[in-house]
Amino acid sequence: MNKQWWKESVVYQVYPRSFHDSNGDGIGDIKGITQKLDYLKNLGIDVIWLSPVYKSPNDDNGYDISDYQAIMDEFGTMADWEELLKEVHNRDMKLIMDLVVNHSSDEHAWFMESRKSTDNPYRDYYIWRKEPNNWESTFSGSAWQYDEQTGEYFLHIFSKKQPDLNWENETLRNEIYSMMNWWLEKGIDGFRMDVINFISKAPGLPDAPNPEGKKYVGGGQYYINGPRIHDYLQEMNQKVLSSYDILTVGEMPGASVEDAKLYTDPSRNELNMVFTFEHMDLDSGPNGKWDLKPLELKDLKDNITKWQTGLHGVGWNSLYMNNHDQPRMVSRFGDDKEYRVESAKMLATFLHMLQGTPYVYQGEEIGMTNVRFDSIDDYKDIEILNMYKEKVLEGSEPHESVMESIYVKGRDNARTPMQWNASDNAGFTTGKPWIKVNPNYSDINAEQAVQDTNSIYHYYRKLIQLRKSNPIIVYGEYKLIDDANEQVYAYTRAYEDQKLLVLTNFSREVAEFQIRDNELTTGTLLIGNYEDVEENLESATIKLRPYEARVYIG
Ligand code: TEU
Ligand code: CA
Repeated sequence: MNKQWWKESVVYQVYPRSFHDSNGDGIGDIKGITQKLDYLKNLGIDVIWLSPVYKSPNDDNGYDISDYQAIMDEFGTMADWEELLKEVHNRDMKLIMDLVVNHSSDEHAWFMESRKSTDNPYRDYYIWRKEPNNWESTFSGSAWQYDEQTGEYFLHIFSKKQPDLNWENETLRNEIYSMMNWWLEKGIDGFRMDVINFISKAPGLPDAPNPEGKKYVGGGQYYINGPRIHDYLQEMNQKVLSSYDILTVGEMPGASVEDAKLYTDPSRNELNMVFTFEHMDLDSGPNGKWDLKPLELKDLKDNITKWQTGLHGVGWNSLYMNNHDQPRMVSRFGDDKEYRVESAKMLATFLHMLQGTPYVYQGEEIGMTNVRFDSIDDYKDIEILNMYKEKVLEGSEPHESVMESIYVKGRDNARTPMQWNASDNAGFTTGKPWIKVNPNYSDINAEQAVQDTNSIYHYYRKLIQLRKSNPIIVYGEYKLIDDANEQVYAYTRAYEDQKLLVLTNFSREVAEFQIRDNELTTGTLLIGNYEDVEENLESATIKLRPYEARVYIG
């Protein structure tokens, strides 16, 4: 398998608004990030992925960009950003930027021109129609907005302040490529590409089938992995990406393993890796993310195994269990009360021992948890607020059950301020934070975690270090074992003449694991999340305590 630095790296995602506020206005900013670089370096990570810091009216916290080549006022200046890049590089880390080009803000100069008249030179940069179709926006309601100036509708798969760009237009594509080259010439180390598999829409934008006669329905089949997506990515690769030694990761809801092979097979010259959503959908019912359903371990095993074996030797996986759009992983897949520390370490072990590039989302490394605000007014996310309005204020669903779904799945779970220490507002700001701090910061914070050598933070450090000294963790071939076990997710990795045995108990009960003759039978403990563990693999039956994780190497 081809060795690449981006396969051997661990990426840390910073959501700037919630990371660290340097000037007391309650909003995280770029200087605030620069002040925390030593913390990240000590964690051992290689790459920082910065969620959008571009100029934006913040309808969707920076994912609505009004100028791709300027910094958001609240976050600082271009000089601050340049300083950040320099300081990242001084510490031998890399910086990748978010690229949001499925849509722009409606306050982008292109859109302000586009809406002026039907013959404006920028008209065709966006997608206009005389009549809307029946597609639903990800953020509730119609995906079309009527615009009075010309009496036509424009498409917005996300909020109505995020009009979709028209990738059919070659001039638009070239503007995007030159913008990307401009950032790369500044020295950045790659891009995370927002919903990049949405950029090619099916000709004619047909109505989606609507058997239940709903007002609006998802039109994903007409824009997810659309007809020209591979042409566009190959063109982007040729005109931009191929000139640099960079990391590229495409965020791709609705991409299957078969799609991901096409996107990440190096011989096709598209991207290095994608973020799949399949494992993020396993705890949702048929009516989408707010339709809560408990996770079955078997479904997780089937899904992860499909991706691990499917991409092996073809493309490359990205590994994540949470980010700024997802609830906190310890609350979702572990136990954020009685076994918070154990289960956070178990999940980290599970993820970092898989084949692929691991992504750590800010606060994950100290086991930050979901939050429960009593009032809907304490929530800030457009997806949550639009959904609540549609279901409770304009619909007939009870407040309580909708709040419950927000507690479990809402994006603001991940967006409460980073918990730095036990002082006011968790040391995030000296002012009033833009969103409330999780009240558990006096127990869960980075200062405590750095001091406590048994903390989740130090466990992540160890996992990351192990990756540097054991190529098997990066390149070894994955195999699921004991697939019928209802509590334990167990797998092996094989590389040259070495083997890893990874045992993770996903339950709060003691679990048994039976070692079979054809698996690793002699090995030594590489890492584990409990004290008093057999250092050598001897017995055929292993008893794992609640959320226990062990990795043996032999
Ligand atoms: O997210 C894309 C996406 O489809 C989902 O993650 C979605 O935002 C939501 O979580 C569905 O429930 C990307 C960004 O990561 C997200 O923050 C943006 O809001 C979205 O694109 C629009 O740019
Ligand atoms: Ca600030």
